[in-house]
Amino acid sequence: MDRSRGLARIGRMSNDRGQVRRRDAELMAKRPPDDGGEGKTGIITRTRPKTQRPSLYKVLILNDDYTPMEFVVHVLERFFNKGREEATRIMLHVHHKGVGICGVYTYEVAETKVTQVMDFSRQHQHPLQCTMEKE
Ligand code: TYC
Repeated sequence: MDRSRGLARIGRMSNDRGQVRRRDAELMAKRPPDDGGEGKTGIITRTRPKTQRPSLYKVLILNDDYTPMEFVVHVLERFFNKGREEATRIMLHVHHKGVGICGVYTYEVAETKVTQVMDFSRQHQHPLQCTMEKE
C-alpha cells in the first residue's frame, strides 16, 4: 500500500480534478463561511462596508461699511489659503453683493475657520462677520 500518497493529501486545496473547493476558497479569503458551516444558503455577506460622506458647510463672510478691503483680502489669504488674486475677487464680490463664500469644509473645520476669523477681526477692532451654513 502506498502510504506516502495518502499522507501527502492532507491539507490539499484541490480535489482530483484540480478544482479548488468552496471551503478552500473561503479559507484563502481569510473569512469564515457565511452559512454556519453547512454550505447551502448562498447568502452574500458585505465585505466592503458602505461609507457615509460627511455633510459640508460653506464658510461665509459678510460685507460691512468699516472693515478695510486690504484686511479682508489678508483674512482670505491667511485663513482660507487663497492667493492674492482670488482673495481680491472674493472680497470685491462680498463688497458688491453683501455676502460671499470663503470655502467649503466639514463641520469642525468650518467652525474653526469661523472662530479664527471672528477672533482675528475683533483683535484688530474690525466688525467683519463670518458665519457658516450647511450646503
Ligand atoms: N465694504 C468694505 C469697505 O468698503 C470692504 C469689505 C469687503 C468689508 C468685504 C467686509 O466682507 C467684507 N471698506
